[in-house]
Parts: sequence; C-alpha cells; structure tokens
Amino acid sequence: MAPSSVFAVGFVLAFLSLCFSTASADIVETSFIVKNLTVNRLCQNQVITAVNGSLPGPTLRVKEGDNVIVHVFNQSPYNLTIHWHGVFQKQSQWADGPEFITQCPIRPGGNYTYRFNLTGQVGTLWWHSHVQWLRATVHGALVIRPRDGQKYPFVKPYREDTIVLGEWWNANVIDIENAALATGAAPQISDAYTINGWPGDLFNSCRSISNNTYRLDVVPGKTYLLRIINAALNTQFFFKIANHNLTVVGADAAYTNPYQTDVVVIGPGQTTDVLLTANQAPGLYYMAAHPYASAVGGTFNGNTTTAIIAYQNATSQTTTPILPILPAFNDTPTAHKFSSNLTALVTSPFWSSVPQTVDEDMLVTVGLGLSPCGSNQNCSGIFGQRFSASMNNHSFALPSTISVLEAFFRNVSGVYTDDFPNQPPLVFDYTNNSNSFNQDGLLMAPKSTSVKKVKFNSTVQVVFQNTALIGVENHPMHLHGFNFYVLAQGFGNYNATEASKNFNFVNPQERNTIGVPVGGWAVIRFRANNPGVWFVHCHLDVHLPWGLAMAFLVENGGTPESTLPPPPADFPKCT
Ligand SMILES: *[C@@H]1O[C@H](CO)[C@@H](O)[C@H](O)[C@H]1NC(C)=O
Ligand SMILES: *[C@@H]1O[C@H](CO)[C@@H](O)[C@H](O)[C@H]1NC(C)=O
Ligand SMILES: *[C@@H]1O[C@H](CO)[C@@H](O)[C@H](O)[C@H]1NC(C)=O
Ligand SMILES: *[C@@H]1O[C@H](CO)[C@@H](O)[C@H](O)[C@H]1NC(C)=O
Ligand SMILES: *[C@@H]1O[C@H](CO)[C@@H](O)[C@H](O)[C@H]1NC(C)=O
Ligand SMILES: *[C@@H]1O[C@H](CO)[C@@H](O)[C@H](O)[C@H]1NC(C)=O
Ligand SMILES: *[C@@H]1O[C@H](CO)[C@@H](O)[C@H](O)[C@H]1NC(C)=O
Ligand SMILES: *[C@@H]1O[C@H](CO)[C@@H](O)[C@H](O)[C@H]1NC(C)=O
Ligand SMILES: *[C@@H]1O[C@H](CO)[C@@H](O)[C@H](O)[C@H]1NC(C)=O
Ligand SMILES: *[C@@H]1O[C@H](CO)[C@@H](O)[C@H](O)[C@H]1NC(C)=O
Ligand SMILES: *[C@@H]1O[C@H](CO)[C@@H](O)[C@H](O)[C@H]1NC(C)=O
Ligand SMILES: *[C@@H]1O[C@H](CO)[C@@H](O)[C@H](O)[C@H]1NC(C)=O
Ligand SMILES: [Cu+2]
Repeated sequence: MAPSSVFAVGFVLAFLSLCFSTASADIVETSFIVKNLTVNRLCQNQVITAVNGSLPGPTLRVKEGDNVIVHVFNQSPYNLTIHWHGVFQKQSQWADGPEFITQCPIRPGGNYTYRFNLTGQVGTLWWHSHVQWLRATVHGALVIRPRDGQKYPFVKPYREDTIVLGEWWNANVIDIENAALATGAAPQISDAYTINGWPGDLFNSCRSISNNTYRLDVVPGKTYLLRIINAALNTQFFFKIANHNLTVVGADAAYTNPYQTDVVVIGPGQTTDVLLTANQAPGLYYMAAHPYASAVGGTFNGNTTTAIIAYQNATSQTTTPILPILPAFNDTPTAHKFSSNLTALVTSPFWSSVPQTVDEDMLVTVGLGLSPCGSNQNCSGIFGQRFSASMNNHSFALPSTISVLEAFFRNVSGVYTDDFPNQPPLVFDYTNNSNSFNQDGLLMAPKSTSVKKVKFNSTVQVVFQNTALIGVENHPMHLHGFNFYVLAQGFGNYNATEASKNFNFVNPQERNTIGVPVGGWAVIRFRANNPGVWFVHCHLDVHLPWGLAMAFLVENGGTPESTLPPPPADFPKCT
C-alpha cells in the first residue's frame, strides 16, 4: 500500500470516529420489576425483595453520554426508590432517589420512571434502593464504558466482569432493622457475606461448591477488568485474589493512576476497578473478602466469602483452590495505605483541576451518640438509651410528608431548617477515647432535618472529623450529586496548619464515598455546580437511620441551566 493511501485510510477513520463521538449518545431504556423472590442460601429458603428475579439485580450497561430511562414497577410489599449511586444528575435532580430527600417513595403497586443522562463519568457505579435497608437485596451494577471512538486509558482488557460484594441475613432485613429501631439496640449482625450473590464454600450452605460459589473462568495470559462494588449494608472489606496482584485503574467511576497492590480495601458505596492478569500457574484460585472492622469491640461476622478464578483447562480443576491470606480485621495501617495511596489520572478527559479558593469552609464532626429512650419504654442501647448518630451535633431525621427537594421547590415551610453549622457547636478533644461518654451534653445530639444552604457554583470544603463519643469507627461518607477531591486524610484531631501542608492539589483521588479514617479525619472539596438537595451520609445502613446524615441545598444559579426544573409528571406523591 502506498503511503498516500495509508494517510487516506487514517483520515477517513479519524473523520468517522469524530462523527461517532458527537452522535454516539444512545437511549438506554429498560424496566425494573421489583417483587418478592425466594432464594436458597445457607441451607434455607428466604423471601427477599429483588429486581427482575435476581440477586444481585441486572447490570445496567451504558456508554458515557447515554440517555438512561428506567421504568420501575414496585410489585413488592415495601415502599421503594432507586438511587443511581454516583450519578451527577445534572438537570435531573428528581431522579436521584433517596426517600424523603429527593422523592416520596414509590408505593407498593406504583411505578415511576427515572430519566437521566450519564455524562462526564466513565467506570463503575451502581444502583440501589434508598429506602430503609432494602438495598441489601435491591442493588446492581451500573457499568459506564467510554463512548464510541474513545478508549480506556489502560491496556484493553480481554474481558470484563462485575464483582458485587454483599451481605446476607437469614431473615427479612426490614424486620431486622425495625426490630433494632424499636428497642434502640444495635441491629443483629449478618449471617454471611456474598460475592455476586453467593457466600462461597467457606460458609455452610448444604450445597456443592459449584452451586454456592461464583466462578470466573480465565484464559491464561489474558488481562481482565474487574469492577468491584461494595453493596454490603454495614461492612467494609479487605479483598484479595490468591497469588495475584491487582492494578487499580479506577474508583467511583473516576480513573486513577495505575496502582499495583495485592489487597483492595473497599467500603459500602465505593467501587474499585482493577486489572487482573492471569499470569500464574494454571489452576484454581480463590478471590476472598472479609471485614475491615475498625471499631474497637464491635461485633461482626468474621467469616470469609469466596469466589473462584478458574484457569481454562487447568489440570488441577479438582483440587481445592488456593486461599489468599487476608489482613487482620483491625489492620488499619493496610486500609489506610490503600485508601490514601490512590491518585487521580489527570490526563483523563473528565478531569478538572482542583478549585483553589474555598467559599464554604466546614469542619463537620461525624460519629455515634445516644438519644433518649422515651418515658415508659425499655431500650437496649447502652445506658438503657437508644443508639444514635450525628454530624456537627445534628442528628438527621427524614421528613415523612414531602421530600426536602420538593419542599425547597414549592417553598413549603416547616419541613427542614437551613441552619446546619459550618463548625461543631463545641471544640473538644474529638478523638480522645478516655472521656468518650461525657462531652458536655454532646452525647445526645438533638434530632432535626437540618441542611446547609450554599450558593450555586460555590466551592465547598469539608473536613470530616470522626469523634470518640461511644467509640471511634471508620465511617464511609457519601455525597450525592457530586464527586469530590480527597485533599488529605489522617488520624487524631484535625489541625489545619499541619494538614494543609500536605494537601494534594495536583492529583487527588476523586470519589463519591470516602472512608473517614477511624479516630481521624478526611478533607474533601467540591464545586456545588448543580442546584438541588444532595444527601450526605454514612453509607453504613446501621448508622443512617440513627441520624448520621445532613444535606446540601444548592441554590439556583439564575440561568436556565442552573435552575432546578419542575418535577416530572409521574413524580410519586406522599399519600
Ligand atoms: C427486567 O425485566 C423486564 C421484564 O421482563 C425486562 O423487560 C427488562 O429488560 C429487564 N431489565 C433488565 C435491566 O434486564
Ligand atoms: C412477599 O413476602 C412477604 C414476606 O416477606 C409477604 O408478607 C408477602 O405476602 C409476599 N407478597 C407476595 C405478593 O407474595
Ligand atoms: C439528556 O440528553 C438529551 C440529548 O441527548 C437531551 O435532550 C435531554 O434534555 C437531556 N436530559 C437531561 C435530563 O439533561
Ligand atoms: C403506572 O402508574 C400509573 C399511576 O401512577 C398508572 O396509571 C399506570 O397504569 C401504571 N403503569 C403500569 C404499566 O402499571
Ligand atoms: C443446586 O442447588 C439447587 C438447590 O438445592 C438444586 O436444585 C440444584 O439441582 C443444584 N444444582 C447442581 C448443579 O448441583
Ligand atoms: C506483586 O507485587 C509485589 C510488589 O509490587 C511483588 O513483590 C510481587 O512479586 C508481586 N506478585 C506477583 C504474584 O506478581
Ligand atoms: C461464621 O458464620 C456463622 C453463621 O453462618 C456464625 O455462626 C459464625 O459465628 C461465624 N464465624 C465467625 C468467626 O464469625
Ligand atoms: C482449552 O481446551 C479447549 C478444548 O480442548 C481448547 O480449544 C482451548 O484452546 C484450550 N484453552 C487453553 C487456554 O489452552
Ligand atoms: C502510601 O502509603 C504509605 C503508608 O501509609 C505511605 O508511607 C506512602 O507515602 C504512600 N505513598 C503515596 C504515593 O501516597
Ligand atoms: C463556576 O465557577 C468556575 C470558576 O469560577 C467557572 O469557571 C465556571 O464557569 C462557573 N460555572 C458556571 C456554570 O457558572
Ligand atoms: C496545630 O499545629 C501547629 C503547627 O504545628 C501548632 O503550632 C498548633 O499548636 C497546633 N494546634 C493544636 C490545636 O494542636
Ligand atoms: C411509605 O411511604 C409513605 C409516603 O408515601 C409514608 O407515609 C409511609 O410511612 C411509608 N411507609 C413506611 C413503612 O415507611
Ligand atoms: Cu457510619
């Protein structure tokens, strides 16, 4: 072929890919049928609430820029919403999903259509119910590939797979939650952890290994992209694959610099994309996960969930897979090393630089507490009170007659207050365990529905500061509607003078969920460039109903693109 025709072919290809990349947005329209499903786990049948008869629910596969339409039919006995975890919801604020924050739930027998565009994010997100504890079984992956003509910024994987980590109860999870809330006690711990819905054979299941364990067949020498999602309610995990290193290339649908590791630490709400190369002796290898349990004295199920990586045609198919050695449950140094070593890939087309000025400078305490039992009641929390939780001494209570977003839109008073403070009411020795039960009345934070109002497009910096009231613990804090930059993380009480010296303004990881170090702090920053009401909360479902939440109310910006549109016609009403 003559050089000139090579050039011509190249030119035509370039031209075509340009056409595709401007016209590549597809409409992805599907339905979720949500209803009872009987499944058999751990030697017994259990009725769960599930989407389309599967656990996890169906994977939604889209390309960046696509227009997503999901018709949700609630044939379950429970109130329902779906949250599209990590989706920015620019101009589709009514589709975000948390009950009584953005919408009233879809009542049993009802339906609602979620419509949003997936623009400016590539990687792995997920969807889950945002009503009580329903997300234990109402969840699934949301895979966003680059649009046509664009590529991954890493070696093209031979195949991709989703690895959904979950948590299982031999009971109805709503009953478990309601029982705990009735007495103020800590809820019953889970009976198993799962990988793609299966506990694996280290749990007794009364089943054969091939019938209780997720299995991924790999071709020797090939590289796989594993999209790991932590859909567990209350458990952070250490995750490993025996004898194999992993290369992290993304987290929360933002590309990272390649980071090689033999262990992944992942909190509820987070996703981690890793490359796995099948470069070991052909055979069977377990992938395994067990808790990273940061709270001293906390109770948890200490078993390990497994799945199997099976090399194609391995002669040793019948032998027992090799089990990786997971870090100790309380191995905070390993958790911290992983979480603080990730950095953003700034050559990503979706990267934008860190805002250098701050309009709202907040220090927000996050932690546990108690609330009064109530007269003539018996409570099982410590001191005979109820467990509770708070941010800046405000323990969040959901409204029940209208969502906060709708109250904002319709100017309905009495639903929320906009008095969430930029600082805690009292400066104290936040992380000192020795006086953890007696902090000038701070143990019992009042219940309220308090939001922080910010101007459109303002830059918000939040230092999440863990407290030792009741006990220190790593809380995975999730922000709806935005990604944030993680500028720094550390232990003890935050000291701005010290910490700001180490802020990463160059390539901080971008996330929607950050595990605030146990007995420590994390500094995040984001641009509030989407008007609406955006929930901020601990993604441990044990702490959310206790009140470990607040919301940002981002005001309208004065242009059509920066104004909250009206709710859609089928928007659920509270009745
Ligand atoms: C869920 O099930 C419905 C009804 O069978 C089907 O139309 C829809 O495509 C399914 N959704 C997904 C995401 O698989
Ligand atoms: C669904 O399961 C619940 C128990 O979890 C039961 O009370 C209800 O009757 C079931 N509904 C249907 C339609 O089977
Ligand atoms: C989504 O994108 C389409 C064009 O692809 C546009 O017509 C629609 O208004 C967008 N929807 C939202 C909610 O921004
Ligand atoms: C969806 O709900 C509306 C009422 O909100 C109802 O009129 C409609 O028939 C429902 N659609 C289906 C397919 O069930
Ligand atoms: C798997 O377990 C189910 C339920 O016990 C049983 O019906 C099915 O036959 C089993 N399949 C295999 C391949 O063992
Ligand atoms: C994994 O990576 C570590 C350090 O980067 C290296 O020492 C080790 O040999 C690697 N193991 C495998 C199986 O590639
Ligand atoms: C493992 O799980 C079983 C229930 O499936 C539980 O009885 C046992 O205590 C657990 N083991 C540990 C170490 O937590
Ligand atoms: C595995 O065996 C099948 C059938 O013999 C063969 O077609 C395939 O190429 C083998 N794969 C590898 C990786 O050796
Ligand atoms: C990774 O973490 C280790 C341990 O916390 C720390 O010593 C090292 O500086 C970190 N490296 C980077 C690049 O952040
Ligand atoms: C938000 O502020 C940034 C920095 O000042 C500016 O570049 C951007 O245009 C603003 N966005 C809007 C929509 O006003
Ligand atoms: C914060 O750090 C600075 C500089 O190291 C130090 O002078 C100051 O005393 C510290 N503040 C507190 C409250 O510890
Ligand atoms: C279901 O939602 C309605 C609002 O539409 C609310 O009044 C009711 O309390 C909810 N039910 C439960 C069990 O939360
Ligand atoms: Cu928490």
